[in-house]
Amino acid sequence: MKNNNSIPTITAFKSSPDRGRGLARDFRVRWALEEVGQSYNVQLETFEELKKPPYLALQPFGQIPAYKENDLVLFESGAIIFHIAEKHSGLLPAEENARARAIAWMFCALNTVEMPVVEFSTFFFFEKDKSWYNDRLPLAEERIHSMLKKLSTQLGSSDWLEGDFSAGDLLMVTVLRRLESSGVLKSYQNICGYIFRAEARPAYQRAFAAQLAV
Ligand code: GTB
Repeated sequence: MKNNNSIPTITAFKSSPDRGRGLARDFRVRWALEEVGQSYNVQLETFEELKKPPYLALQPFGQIPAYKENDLVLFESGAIIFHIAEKHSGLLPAEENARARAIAWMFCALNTVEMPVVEFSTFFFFEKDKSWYNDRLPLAEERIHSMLKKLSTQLGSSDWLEGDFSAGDLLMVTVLRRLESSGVLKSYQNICGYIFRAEARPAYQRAFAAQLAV
């Protein structure tokens, strides 16, 4: 008989460039697994190992995270979290329309929000020494604020984006955290409170401690 209940394994950096700040994308998977109470193993990889055939068989782009569970191998943090949310209760509402809306927030986090966040944080943190940095800064800020204003309006005074905490909030918070040290979030008190609430969740705390311990 097939055993479909083995403990999953996720991959993560042996030495993460974020130095324990929980910004690499294994963190969101750890957090999702903690939210649903699923224990997991971690396979640590060096940058060199990520580019070799054994690892590329798990993750075709040589990136973390990958996820192994019985005979299933998955890549893309969003797909992994969706799989975890489908398999366990606690990350997606049961009611059909509410579930569809929560899934829309997952896509929104990874598509509408993560793309400008990565673009902005790459520019802000890694391109300061470029000759064109000061000329482009206003445009980069305008783009990120345009997105944040809309997100802030949507969130309003609610605790979570829609109804109870969901995989949409989990992904959104992991994406927004990349902006924390840039200072752009300080004009959006409701977004800061949203991130703070998420970070206070026991599952978040456990996931954070686990990645820090590596
Ligand atoms: N779309 C994929 C997913 O969501 O799973 C993207 C995965 C991805 O970008 N993985 C990165 C990776 O493995 C690590 S998370 N990079 C190695 C490579 O491409 O060779 C990105 C990341 C890295 C570091 C920081 N940091 O230092 O703050 C933040 C985020």
